[in-house]
Amino acid sequence: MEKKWWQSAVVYQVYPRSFYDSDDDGVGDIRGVIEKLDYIDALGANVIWLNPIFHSPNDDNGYDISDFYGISPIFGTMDDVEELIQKAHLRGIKIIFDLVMNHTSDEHPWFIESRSAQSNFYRDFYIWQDGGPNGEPPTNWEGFFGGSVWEYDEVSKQYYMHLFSKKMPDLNWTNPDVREAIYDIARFWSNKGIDGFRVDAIIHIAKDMTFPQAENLTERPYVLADEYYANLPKVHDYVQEFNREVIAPSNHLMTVGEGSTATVSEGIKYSDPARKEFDMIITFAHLSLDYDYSVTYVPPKWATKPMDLNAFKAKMMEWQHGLFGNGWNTLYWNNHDMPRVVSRFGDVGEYWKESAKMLATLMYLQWGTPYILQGEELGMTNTNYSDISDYRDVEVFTLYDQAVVRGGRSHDEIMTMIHDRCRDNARTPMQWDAAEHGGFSHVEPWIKTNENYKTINVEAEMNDPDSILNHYRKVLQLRHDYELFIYGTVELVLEDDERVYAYIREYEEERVLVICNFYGTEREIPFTWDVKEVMLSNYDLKTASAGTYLLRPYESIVYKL
Ligand code: TEU
Repeated sequence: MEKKWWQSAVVYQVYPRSFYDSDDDGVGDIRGVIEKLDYIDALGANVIWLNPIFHSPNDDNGYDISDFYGISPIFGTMDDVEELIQKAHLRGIKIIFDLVMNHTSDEHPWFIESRSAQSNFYRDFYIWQDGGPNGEPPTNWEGFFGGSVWEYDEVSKQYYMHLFSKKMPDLNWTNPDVREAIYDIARFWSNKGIDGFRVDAIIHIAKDMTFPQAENLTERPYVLADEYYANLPKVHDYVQEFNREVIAPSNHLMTVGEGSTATVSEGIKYSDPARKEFDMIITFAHLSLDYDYSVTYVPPKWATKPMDLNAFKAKMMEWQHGLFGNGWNTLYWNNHDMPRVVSRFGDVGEYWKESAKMLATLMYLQWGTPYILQGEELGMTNTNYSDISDYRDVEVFTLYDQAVVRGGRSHDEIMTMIHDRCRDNARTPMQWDAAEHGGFSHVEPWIKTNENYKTINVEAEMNDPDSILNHYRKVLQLRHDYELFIYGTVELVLEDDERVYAYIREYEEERVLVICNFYGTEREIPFTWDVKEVMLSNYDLKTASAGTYLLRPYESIVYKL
């Protein structure tokens, strides 16, 4: 396979609203990103994935777009964006935008036209259907934020489809005018000089337009029905067309598709270079193993059970091996839609540092392109607001409404789920220093800063050679120094050990062994390798010799063999 720049890249995800507020209005902005470029550079990242910055009523923090060609004033101006691209490029940092092709805001002019009358030219830009015989929604499909995917429009007397919030109507991709309009948007941003797109919710752009009723075995009135709106064969046709129309002619754009429920065989289809779809794919497969599917009164992501490490290893390897030579992987632990990894799989108490470092070592020395969520490199943790009104995410409020207000579940039970799982966990302000609001802003931020900002922040970790931040730098430096981490094979060792994640990377004449104790208790392992050197450790550096080795809590070691 021909080598590409994005294979050895490290992506840093900037959620601009929460990154750095340069003008003290409580919301992060583009100038804030410009001011912090040196920080990102020094971390060892060389690509920024920026979440949406376009005009939006902000029902879903910018994923509900009302003008794809303009920058939302809360984030800045077109001049700011041009300056960001230019200044990032000066440092060798590339910029990837979020491209939302599945839906628009209901305040987008297309939708305003579309809903005005059944005969309007734009009617067919969206998905409209009559209700059932008793006026009920056309199907029992559930949206990703909970509740029906259908909303009745009183004016034009039909239902429109929205897989996300009701302020985010889905575009009708069977309409060639829609596709052309979306490609124009992508071309516009390509011409601005950005380096690629993270393509949002792409697996959902095709729907089963015969609108069958889904089988519902849950306790909810509506049911997630991926079979009718995720990974349908038509999606691949559309993505190939998008590639032909926009990506291939641009000759420079990198693309990563968000493929939450893509299986590995779908992942291969999306990222196989011969098929000309995406360069790489983001799956959620390895991050859905702690969902408790036996709880059916809430959508699956909310109910948690402990993760079985061996199931996780198997899932990771399915992807590591499945895409090797056939496509390209992304490596990540969390993004703006997920809880913070150290709260989810590590320890926020005694072993906070060790566990956060172990998680970085484990994930980012595997095969694929790393995507690091802002603040992850500091060991930022979940938030824990006691008052529901402190939350900001539309998904939290839909859950609360469906489960507590309509579903009769207890407030406390649902609040626990919200604490553990909600997306706002990932969206609290970046913690820069120990000043009020974590140095993110001089005024009250749009969402409360995590209370632990006085101890967990950039300034403190910069000054501490032993910090999580400095460990992330070392992990990423290994990727920059050794092609082995980019192109080498990955094989598990100690495969049956249900408490240890260990693997060997091999490339040309080199071999590296990574051993991670995934838990906060000691673990003895047989040690049968000949070690040349310790490349990285999250305790004091130690060599090991044949025999046994007692791993300390969350210990992780990288050995050159
Ligand atoms: O998320 C989409 C997303 O997670 C779904 O595609 C997924 O398939 C579903 O939740 C089932 O797991 C993206 C953005 O990352 C998110 O912030 C937006 O809210 C959403 O799209 C809508 O634009």
